[in-house]
Amino acid sequence: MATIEAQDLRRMIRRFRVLIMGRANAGKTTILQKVCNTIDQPEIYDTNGKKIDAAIVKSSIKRGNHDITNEMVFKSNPGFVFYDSCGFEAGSEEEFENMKKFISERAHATELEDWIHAIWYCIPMDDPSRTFQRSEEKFFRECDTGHVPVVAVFTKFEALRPFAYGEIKKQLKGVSAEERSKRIAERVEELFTKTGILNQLRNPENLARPKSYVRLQNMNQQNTNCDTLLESTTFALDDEELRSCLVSTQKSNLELCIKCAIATLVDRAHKKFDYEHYQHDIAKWFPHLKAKIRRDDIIRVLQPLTMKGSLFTSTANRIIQTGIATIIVLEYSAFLPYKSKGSELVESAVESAVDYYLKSPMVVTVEKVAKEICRQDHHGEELGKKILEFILGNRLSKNLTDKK
Ligand SMILES: Nc1nc2c(ncn2[C@@H]2O[C@H](COP(=O)(O)OP(=O)(O)OP(=O)(O)O)[C@@H](O)[C@H]2O)c(=O)[nH]1
Ligand SMILES: [Mg+2]
Repeated sequence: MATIEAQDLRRMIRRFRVLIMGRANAGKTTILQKVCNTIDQPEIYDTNGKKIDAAIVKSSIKRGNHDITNEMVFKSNPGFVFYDSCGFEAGSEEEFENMKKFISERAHATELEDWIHAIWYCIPMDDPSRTFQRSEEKFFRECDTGHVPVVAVFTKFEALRPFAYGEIKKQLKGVSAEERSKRIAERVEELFTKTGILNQLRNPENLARPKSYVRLQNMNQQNTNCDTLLESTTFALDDEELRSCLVSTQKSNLELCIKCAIATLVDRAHKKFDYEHYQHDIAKWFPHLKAKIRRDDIIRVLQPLTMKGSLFTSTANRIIQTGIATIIVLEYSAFLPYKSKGSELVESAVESAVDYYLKSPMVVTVEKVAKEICRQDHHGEELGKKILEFILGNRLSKNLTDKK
């Protein structure tokens, strides 16, 4: 990977490729639909890009024939390509070997278009006595996933609640509603620990070891989302261009953009830097700007937000203040009206946002907060947390959405 220029990589990774695995009925398709914000079924293509009739795929799965190399794409979000393991526990040893071969080939592929970028392994929680079955054991023990991050997804997590309730029902008599919820939640945690699943997944002998863990619940309900899975996957990726590719599939997930931009800020906070690269690297995380506005233009438009140095401010203070101001402005600009195709219009949206910010009392608030954060000398994760807390509580876009 080191031999490929970042720019070429960005151009070549046009779509984010995920392999989703897990037993039949684990909730895989439901997750993919949530991620793509649809209730439709995906379109299925073979490796040559030829569309396959969904009915044919279905009937061959029934006969125990499933081709893991088939690509699934949802019309609502073609930025993703999914591969489905389709409950391989029911399949033969040959099917398992095919899956292993597929992962190994795609994890070490020389053609960029063949790479898979992440693996989501779904483990359902609706039967806590059987969380780690033969299929999980085989996958985690034997599959070499190379540099591809595996995210373990505990699906149907709410199913642990009735088990927890059943166990402590008697102790809940006469207890206040608040106390009941607390005790049930504690029992759920105990039950989860008792399954031993985390220890199984972290076994040092495993070839595939999850980089992160996500709990999902009520995914079959309308008002839920998969944002935690997308965030966890984003931060499990080592490569910044891949991260950027995943974030750009999430046009309406501004919170994720903000978190990535803060990670850039934190990374630069205690380094030497130049403002131009810095603000541009922050702007890269906002998909509404991506490819629609030239690098030089974005640098010029954001320039008024840079904090000039003085004898009384440290470099870290200047970086933090400029970074916070830039993120707040870019988030706000995503809500301003602009036609998606015209670059001047995107530019003018950012210009208006800068103008609005500079005339608002937020300038003074940001100055104070940056100074205070610097005084407390936070670093790394702690610094990121403080900044996130501030930005989420002070979005300028709140004024727009509140007015509606
Ligand atoms: N209670 C609950 N049910 C869920 C959840 N997610 C999915 N389901 C339900 O579980 C069932 C199986 O979901 P699918 O998404 O089809 O599972 P799958 O892993 O794709 O199954 P196969 O395609 O057969 O391998 C469906 O009835 C879903 O509505 C959840 O978070 N909670
Ligand atoms: Mg399915």
